[in-house]
Amino acid sequence: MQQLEINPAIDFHSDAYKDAYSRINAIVIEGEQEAFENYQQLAELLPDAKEQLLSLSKMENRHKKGFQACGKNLQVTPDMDFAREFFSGLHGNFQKAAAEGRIVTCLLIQSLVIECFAISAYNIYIPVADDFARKITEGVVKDEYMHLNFGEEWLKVNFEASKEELEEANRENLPIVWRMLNEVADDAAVLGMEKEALVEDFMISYGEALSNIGFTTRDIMRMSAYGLAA
Ligand code: Y39
Ligand code: FE
Ligand code: FE
Ligand code: FE
Repeated sequence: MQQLEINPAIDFHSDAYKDAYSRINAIVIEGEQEAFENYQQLAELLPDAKEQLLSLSKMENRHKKGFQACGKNLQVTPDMDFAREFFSGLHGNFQKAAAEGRIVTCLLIQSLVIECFAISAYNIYIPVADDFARKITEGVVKDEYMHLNFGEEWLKVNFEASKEELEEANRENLPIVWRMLNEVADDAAVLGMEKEALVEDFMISYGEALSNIGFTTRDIMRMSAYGLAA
């Protein structure tokens, strides 16, 4: 697992790199901003965990600032319109669920699906990032494991009562993540991130999360297959 060497073929200052970075960097900034808002909404929905959720929310705001600095460092202007559109499916589903008090769906979208997406993307980005962005991303990814863990722990304790809603939320949101992965694949490749690695890492993290919550291997296989139905 030693990946200390930076790919010498990557030119962080080329037009092609900066063009792809303007979208990927925007996606990450928008994702962190939405995660900041999502944990604030979750804090209102789960008063017993309010302090903890507000502390996760604050971390997301720091992440956003870190990634904004990464874009500035490469003199890239993030394409925020593209990023808002990119997240609109998951954003809309989270907002709808929050308005209806469907906490389990909110947790699946933010703390499982989006956190696993972030963890896979950041882990794959770290070995091919520029020095500045690598240090920032290494700090961020540690926090994302804590965010994933919050969702796992809550859903594990409430597993029997949450199971049905989790299945439905998975069926509705996994195909969206699949489309997002496909949509970002070409830009990610320019940054040195392979789509196959992103998909593999995501499915491993997500499958492990479902297993920690209490799903059987059979459940996980079935639930993962919905992603392919995109
Ligand atoms: O919980 C979080 O901090 C997650 C919001 C951040 C989402 C990051 C989304 C990363 C997708 C990047 C795709 C690059 C291939
Ligand atoms: Fe984050
Ligand atoms: Fe919004
Ligand atoms: Fe997070």
